[in-house]
Amino acid sequence: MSERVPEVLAIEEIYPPEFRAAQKKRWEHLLAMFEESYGAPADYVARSPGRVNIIGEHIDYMLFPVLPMAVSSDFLIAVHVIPNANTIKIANLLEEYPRREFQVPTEGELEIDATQLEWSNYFKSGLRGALELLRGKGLSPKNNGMEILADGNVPSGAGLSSSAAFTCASALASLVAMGDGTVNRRELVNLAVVSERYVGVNSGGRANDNLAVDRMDQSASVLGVQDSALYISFHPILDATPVAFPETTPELTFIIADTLVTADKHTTGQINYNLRVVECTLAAQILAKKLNLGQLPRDAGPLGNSFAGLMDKYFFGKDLPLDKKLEGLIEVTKKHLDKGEGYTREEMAETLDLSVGELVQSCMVKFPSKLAPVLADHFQLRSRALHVLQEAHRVVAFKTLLDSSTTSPPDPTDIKIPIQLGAIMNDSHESCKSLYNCSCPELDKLCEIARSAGSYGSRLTGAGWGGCSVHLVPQDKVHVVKEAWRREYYERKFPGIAREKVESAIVVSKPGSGTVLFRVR
Ligand code: NG1
Ligand code: MG
Repeated sequence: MSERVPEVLAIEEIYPPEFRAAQKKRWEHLLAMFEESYGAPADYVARSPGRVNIIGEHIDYMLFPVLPMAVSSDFLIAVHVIPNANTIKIANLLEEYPRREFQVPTEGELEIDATQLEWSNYFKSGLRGALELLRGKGLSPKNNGMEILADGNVPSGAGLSSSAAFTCASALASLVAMGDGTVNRRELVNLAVVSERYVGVNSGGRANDNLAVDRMDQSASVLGVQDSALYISFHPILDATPVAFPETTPELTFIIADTLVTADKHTTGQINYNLRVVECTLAAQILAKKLNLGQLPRDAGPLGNSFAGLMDKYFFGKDLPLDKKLEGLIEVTKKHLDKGEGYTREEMAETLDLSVGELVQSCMVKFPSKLAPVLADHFQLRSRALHVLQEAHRVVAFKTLLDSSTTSPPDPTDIKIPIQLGAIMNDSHESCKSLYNCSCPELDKLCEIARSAGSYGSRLTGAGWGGCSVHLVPQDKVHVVKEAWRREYYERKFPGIAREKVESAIVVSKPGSGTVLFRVR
């Protein structure tokens, strides 16, 4: 982990500078309501933000680095610790989330009924993870109870990972109540990744379930740094480096806009997602075969194979920067995966010296959702591989541009760098659309409108096939972009849509700081 994100979480004073103006009212309201509800003030507030992926789409499961940022919307958990009482009382400022009360078992697991959509399950999952972490380290968790009041303003289902914000804040709140007072960020990321699986609703059925790669959300939430993106690498180990954005006039900001088309995400979206993982895995194996590299390492990537694993073998012993290695792989992909119309099972099996049955068994049946590979008869190895490798290359290019702008800061009124950053985001969208086929007309439309209204760069973010888009916009164009969307997208696509609904589909945020703990007293 980079030296610039300290391993040990600092215990901050309340209202750090960046919260002072914008957040003071909300914090004061939370603390006042806390006292009113429980008759005593809170001891501390655990805070964790949502996140958005700025660039690096559909490459995390091939173990290439991604570049998300923490957003300013967050989840706050105010806590009063009650010594030697193992009861947890939890309430939410929003009335739709009813008060709950439960006991912490002194031994054994905290039970979570993942079949119920129950808001307090997210808290329980963080608490359970915290207890397991402490026990795993040979510490016995303190037998403390907690009174809790929660307040989140990360819209749920809008692609900002409100679930990661909630679980990370819950895990931190619990570690502070039950532990020895020290919290390690890397441990917090790992524990929150595991915790979120106890809730069982979010990543359900995705091909990267239960795998070490699916930690972008929690890493960004915990490790976020004000005004910086995070360069997160997964291979060979999880590592996060903050990369600062240049100071410009007008300032740069991000807008995240939801298409409000979500149905696809959980049905065909999921099927498509898993099919992409299969296609990428097969592309990596077939390239390895054609390049006489032997078996790829079985422990890297969702199905045991990844492009990062292929890259390690192909460039074994060669000390080259990542972008050069990617360029090499792009060339061999163009040469060896030359069938633009796709590959059939029979063709792939023959190349890999397998029977069709063996191929299906090893690469296609491991998912809860087995339908995707079964439905496909041509597997698009070439275009999927080219997207992944070129997208990974774009992540490096984006990071290099940011690095260069902080080592020799440009004139703040010079918009060359924002324009170049934006162009990389636009290319990413184009690649998602035409090589990875994970866009949809609604996402394309939001991006087109934004670019015409002054966005430097616009692209889909997250899995795609609906869901959210992310845009790099100068502060003075935010309003213009939002108005253009309202008129040309939301009101056309959803006639009669309420203004508030449009407002809540759009989140404006600069890169924000990550998880923090504020002592109230
Ligand atoms: P979203 O749609 O934000 O959940 C999904 C994956 C990511 C990544 C992106 C595509 C899950 C939980 N998340 O993101 O890990 O693969 O798609 O870049 O499956
Ligand atoms: Mg999530």
